[in-house]
Amino acid sequence: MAGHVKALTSPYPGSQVERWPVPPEKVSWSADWPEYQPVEYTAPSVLAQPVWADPPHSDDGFHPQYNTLDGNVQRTSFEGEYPIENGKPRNPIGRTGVIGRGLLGRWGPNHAADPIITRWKRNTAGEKVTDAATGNAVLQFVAIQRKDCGQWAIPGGMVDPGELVTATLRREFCEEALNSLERSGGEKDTQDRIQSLFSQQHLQIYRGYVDDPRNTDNAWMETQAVNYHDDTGDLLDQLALQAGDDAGKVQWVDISQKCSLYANHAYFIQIVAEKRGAHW
Ligand code: RP5
Ligand code: MG
Ligand code: MG
Repeated sequence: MAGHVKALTSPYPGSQVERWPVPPEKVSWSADWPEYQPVEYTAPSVLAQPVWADPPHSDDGFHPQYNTLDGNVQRTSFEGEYPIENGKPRNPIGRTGVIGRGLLGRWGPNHAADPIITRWKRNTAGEKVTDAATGNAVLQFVAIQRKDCGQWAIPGGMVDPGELVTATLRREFCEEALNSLERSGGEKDTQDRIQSLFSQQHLQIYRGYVDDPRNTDNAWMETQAVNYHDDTGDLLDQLALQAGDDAGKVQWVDISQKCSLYANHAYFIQIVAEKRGAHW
C-alpha cells in the first residue's frame, strides 16, 4: 500500500475524537514534521482488557515480542519489519493523527481474514449475464452490512490466536453471512455445501495492510483476502444467507466500479474481477 485515506478520517469510529489532520504529503514518516501532535485514544472497550486485547504498555507484566510470532499471537507484518519507537510499534504506511490503539486490541498488526465468495450473475433462464458496456460476465459476491458503521463490506474478521487462516475465512463467512452462531449445527446439506466451497481451488487476492478507519500510529489492520468461487452456482444458489454476529444485513452484490465498500475492500473486489475476467 502506498498511502492511506480511510485511516485519516474523523471522528475516530465510535467516538468523537478528531484526528490530528494529516495532509497527504505528511503521511510518510520520512516527511519531517516537528509540529505533529497526534491525539491519544484507546477505546474503553479495549482498556477493559477483553481476551482479544493486549494490556497497556505501562503494564509490568507485558513484554510483547514484536516482528515475530509471540506465543500464539502473530506480531509479524506482511509489510515487512516495522520499527519500534519509544517501545511502541509504528504504522508501516505512515501517520494517522492518532496514537494508542483506538478500537484495536493489539499493538502493531491486527490480523484479519476476508473471504470473498463469488458466483456468476444469471438470468431466470440460468444464463450468465454480461454487462452491456464491457461485454464481460458480471460476478456477484456475498456482502454484509457492518453493524458498527452501516457500510457494506466483505464478511471478514479477526484471526484468533493460533487459528489457521483457512479456518478464520470459513468461520467468519459462516458467522456473518449464514448466522452460524445462532443456527447451531446447521443442516447437513448446508454443511456439505460449505465444505465443498472451502475445499475447492481458490485464489489468493491480497495480503497486507488494510486502509481501515480504526488504524492508528501504533495499531493497524492487516488481512489475507481469498476468493472462493462457485462457478456453476450449484453450491450456493440453494443456500439461505442470514446475517449474524457483527453483520446486520447480507446479500449478493453485483461487482462493478460502483461498489462502495468499507476500508479498501473495493480494491480487493476489483482484483477478483480482474483475475476472473469479469466485468468491473
Ligand atoms: C477489515 O476489518 C478487514 O479487512 C476485515 O474485513 C475486518 C475485520 O474486523 P472486524 O470485522 O472483526 O471488525 O480491516
Ligand atoms: Mg466476525
Ligand atoms: Mg467482521
